[in-house]
Formats: sequence, structure tokens, C-alpha cells
Amino acid sequence: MTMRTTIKPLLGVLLAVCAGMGLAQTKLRAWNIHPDGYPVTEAMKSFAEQVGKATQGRYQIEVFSNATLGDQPKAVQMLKSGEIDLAEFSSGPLSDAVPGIKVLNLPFLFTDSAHMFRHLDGKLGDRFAANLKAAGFVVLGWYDGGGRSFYCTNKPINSLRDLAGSKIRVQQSEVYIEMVKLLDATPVALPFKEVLDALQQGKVDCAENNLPSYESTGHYKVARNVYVTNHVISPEALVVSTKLWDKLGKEDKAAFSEAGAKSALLMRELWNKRVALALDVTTKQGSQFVKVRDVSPMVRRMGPLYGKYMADPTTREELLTIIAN
Ligand code: BDP
Repeated sequence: MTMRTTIKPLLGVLLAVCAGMGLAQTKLRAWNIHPDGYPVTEAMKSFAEQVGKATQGRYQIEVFSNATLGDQPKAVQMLKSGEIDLAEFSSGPLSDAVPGIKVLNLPFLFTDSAHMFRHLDGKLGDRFAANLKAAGFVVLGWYDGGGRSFYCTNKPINSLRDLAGSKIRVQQSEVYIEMVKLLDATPVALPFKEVLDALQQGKVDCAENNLPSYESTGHYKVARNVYVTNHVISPEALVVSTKLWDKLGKEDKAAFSEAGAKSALLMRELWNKRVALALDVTTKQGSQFVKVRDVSPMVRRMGPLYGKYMADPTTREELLTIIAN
């Protein structure tokens, strides 16, 4: 008898024995867009470690960083189809797949991260999580997406007039595209990984992001003129596919949820430190920050966008609840 004919049945028996001992191992794949050391990556790794410990090694989560498994819209589909099990998504591309969370990307909705988390860690957060779950994504933790601002390669931006006519890279997400059009600029939707080249080659004049991503991507080396608008303060989410979730037993669900909640707290803590570090690094390397003096002209430009959300009773209620509290 050769190895080939014995190995399969032997493996089957070994796995069955392990399962009987509670030792069967399930390998899970987690998608992530950021590099090592970035708050999202570190929080995901800590999540993976905690799940491993809490389930006595029955779940082994591998975090695939740097978008090695594909860009964000693709990963959203991969999670839905079960090709990957977990992911950390920006609410931008995620809301194109789940319209029930779209309101989260509206410009000038949240005043700061504390305001955002007050809602996300409360009733509205539960509602958005329910909408996500119905679409195939179970939220394990809300992460910080920071405040996004514009930055450009060629000229200082001192006003909206300076942005008009520019080609601005945006996330592959409808609300961002609409927002840039309302500023009389041209939106260019590109995957995150392609932005540096696009800025370098002049395919786009500007991009917009939070400080940690502005720094970690190296965008600051080519686009030194930052117009600090914080026009979008929105969350990101650590999610697991409902396909996997539905297979988990009660205790394992609790282990995943607990690890997710802890990782969110860790992420938010790491985030604040990283914002300060990014500001320091980029300033020292020559980035020029011009703080918008008054956001009201920009808010007024967004009128048609708000109009859409005010026309729908559900998003109207969400929008009004958020701004009132
Ligand atoms: C970063 C988000 C990431 C987005 C990226 C982008 O963390 O999820 O993909 O911005 O602009 O801040 O594409």
C-alpha cells in the first residue's frame, strides 16, 4: 500500500479525533487594506490573537494586509460570497453594498470621533449593524476612520475656488463622487493602492484622506498642500460574514464579539496616537496645512446631497438624530 492511498483516510480519522477532543482547527481569512503597524492592522491582529485564545486555538485567523487579496469593493463582494471570512471596511465602499448605512458618509455629519462613537455605540449603531447583518456583514467593532481632508500636488489650497476644476481622487463610493462634483471638481474613483502613482503621474491633482493614511501611503511626499476641512468623519467596521457567523456556536459567537469590542477600543486608542505621529512626520517633511476658516460655504454646496437623505423618512430621522445629539 502506498502513502497516497493511506494518507487520506488517516487524515480523516485524525481530524475526527481532534474534533472529538475539541481540537479541530478552522482557518479563517481576514482582509485588510493597511500596512503593518497601522492602527487597523494592529487591532485586527490583536482580535485574531484573542479569538485564538478564547477558542483554545479552534479558530485561526490570518490577517491579509495591504489589500493583497484585492481592493475594497472586491473584498466586500468576497465577504458576501464567503471567499473571505472577516474584513475591516471603510463605510464608504461598504455603503454602496449596504444602502442602510449610507448616511454615515455624509459630509459634515459628525463633529468629531467622540460624537460619532456616541451614536455608533448606542441605538443608531445597533440599527446600522442590523442593516449590515441583513446584507451579510456582522459588525464586531466600530473602528475610527478619522477626519478626511483634501491634499493637492501643485498648489496651495486656500479656498473652495482653488479646488474647483481639480481632478480629485475619491474612494470607489457613490457619496464621495457626488460630494466632489458638488465642489465643481472632477472625481476620479481609484483603488487606495493606486493613488500614490496617480498623484505622482499627474493623473489626479488631489486626493482626500485622514492624517494616518496621508502619512502611511506616502501621499504626503507628493501632495504637500493640505486643506484641512475634515469634510467627512466616518467610521470603519470590523465585520465577519453571516455565512461564518451562522455556523458559530453560542460560545464562539460570544468569543468573537468580545474580541471585536476589545479590538475596537484598542484601535481607537492607537488611532489618536497615530494621528499625532502622522501630523508630526508630515509637518517635518514639509507638508503645509491650511485650516479652512469657515466650513459653511462647503456645507451649503452639499445641499443637493442632504436633500436626497431628507427626502427619505428613515435617513431623515437618522440625519436629524445625529445632528441634534
Ligand atoms: C483609508 C481607509 C481605507 C480606505 C482608504 C481610501 O481606512 O479603508 O480604503 O482610506 O481612501 O482612510 O481608499
